[in-house]
Amino acid sequence: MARYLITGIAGFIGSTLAHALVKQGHEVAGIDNLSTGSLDNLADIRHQISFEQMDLQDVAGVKSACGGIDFILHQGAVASVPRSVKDPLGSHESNVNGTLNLLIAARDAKVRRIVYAASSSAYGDQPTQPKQEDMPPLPLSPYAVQKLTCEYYIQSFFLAYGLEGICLRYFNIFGPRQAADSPYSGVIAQFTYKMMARETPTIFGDGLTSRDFNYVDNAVSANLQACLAPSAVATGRVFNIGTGKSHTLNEVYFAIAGHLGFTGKPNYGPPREGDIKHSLADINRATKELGYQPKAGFHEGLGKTVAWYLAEREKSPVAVVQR
Ligand code: UD2
Repeated sequence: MARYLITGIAGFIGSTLAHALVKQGHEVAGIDNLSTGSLDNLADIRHQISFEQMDLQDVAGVKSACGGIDFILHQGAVASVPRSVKDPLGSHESNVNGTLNLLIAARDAKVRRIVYAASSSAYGDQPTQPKQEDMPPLPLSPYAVQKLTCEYYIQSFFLAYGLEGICLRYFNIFGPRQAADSPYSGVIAQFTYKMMARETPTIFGDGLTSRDFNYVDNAVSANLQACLAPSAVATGRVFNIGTGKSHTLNEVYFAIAGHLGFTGKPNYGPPREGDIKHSLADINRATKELGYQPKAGFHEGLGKTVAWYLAEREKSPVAVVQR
């Protein structure tokens, strides 16, 4: 049994990690400023974890939260490309300053390892597909720059202080508990939420934009494997956490519409600022060095996700995941 600190524990990926670790009998502590996360995501395990509402930039609070921790799973972030385009300074403060504060606290508390939620956005419009970790990054949005900056910080904290770190470049993670009602929510959550309300979602661009959509359970496995990986790979190395398959926005739209019996044709709008056209992961490095395998495929994951939103609506018919 180990002691885990999850940042952003009330968010969609953080709370899914917390459920998995509690199930395995680990000790779980979490922090979250509840800016986008919700304690509803932790309701059924709330008595089995310790939780503090805290911003990542809180120097004294984060220092205290790192005491006695073996592994940090760092999910806390303002996780949105368009939000970073709208407010680059605000998202920088959370994503970069917050991470640096956490790294200093982790170093001082002699935490064994930090596993970081990095982002596929680091590749930007790198024309070659699939994306491999040794390609030079070409970040387009402030968010991508922030996520990439933190990878470099993690590498430097290994080199300068010996703090073990692994960066997991998430490729468009989706699944149950992903907030759905904000314009900054992930596309699968937004499309599902709108179609359930019998509103027609808008596809930004021509619908041929593609992403390597990865079900959240695969990201959870990657985090657990990253904690167990030998020290030789925890030197700040970067790993793609995708599936190796991509789907266009048109495919996503019609797959969700099929699940919900929604017959409206999509609205098409201009492409979103800061967006990448195509994103597809080469997962060989993660497979070889972490033992990562994306067990849940896109369609299986999508089915479970849509079922979850429908079940939430049954519980609270007025509002699905109001956050
Ligand atoms: C980026 C990262 C992802 C993760 C995420 C965090 C890339 C390739 N991926 O995801 O790894 O870090 O940020 O939030 O950079 N869209 C519509 N209609 C809508 C909403 C979105 O067409 O109503 C489009 C959007 O323009 C984009 C695609 O859907 O082309 C995916 O958007 P997203 O916000 O779900 O995720 P993305 O790719 O910015």
